[in-house]
Amino acid sequence: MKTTTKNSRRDFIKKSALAAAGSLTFLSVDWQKAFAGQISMEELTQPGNDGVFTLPALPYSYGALEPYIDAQTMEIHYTKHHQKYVDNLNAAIAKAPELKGKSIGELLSMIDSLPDGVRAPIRNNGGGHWNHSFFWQILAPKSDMMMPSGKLKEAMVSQWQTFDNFKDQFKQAGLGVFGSGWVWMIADQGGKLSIVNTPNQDNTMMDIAKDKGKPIIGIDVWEHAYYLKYQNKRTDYLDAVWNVISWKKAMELYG
Ligand code: MN3
Repeated sequence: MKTTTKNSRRDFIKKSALAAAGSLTFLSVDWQKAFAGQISMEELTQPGNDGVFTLPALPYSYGALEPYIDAQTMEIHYTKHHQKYVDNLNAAIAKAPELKGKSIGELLSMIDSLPDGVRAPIRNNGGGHWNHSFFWQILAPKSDMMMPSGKLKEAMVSQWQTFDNFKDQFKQAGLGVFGSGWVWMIADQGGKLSIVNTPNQDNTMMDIAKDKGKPIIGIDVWEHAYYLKYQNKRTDYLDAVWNVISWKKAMELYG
């Protein structure tokens, strides 16, 4: 019977959540403090008064996500890769001064109508700047919750029934990115969740995106995100990353 199946699924989720809650007593992270410096994505990706984009501060130290994401990877990823996207984005905007002062959100929603000369660099580097700013926010030193709760959990249960099923499908979508890209859990305007991937630095807020929606979780699956620690084993990285996903942030974003 359908109802029985649903109930036993609910019980399963409930039991898993309780099991996870048990482990919460071992976490000593001061989340109030950890999130104290946090600002919205819109603010994070606004240019300064001079119209120039800058690298947003990391909300934790390079080594904070060890052993799941190593300090060297974090440092290079943030100071070299992310910085380069910011620099290249500023260089592109300098060539199209009429775009100066627009936020990344605005730029990403008008990729298709950008001038030919700057369309590709803004798509790649504006996307890169937004995606990485988001990524640093959705990660946290030791996940503050091993599973989501509240409205986000309900939406996930109705979509994937169990947390393991969700993680498995997310992983398959991440492994399904050929070359470089991102895997996302996104919400549509009605709050319905889905798992999608995007190539390169594209994301689901771009007007040109095949799958559109608000990112709730986003994981970088470019090799630079994991190669030093996991080499070619993207699958191990995608298993480990759940240890440092901030479900608290995801729940905030889902609303
Ligand atoms: Mn990256």
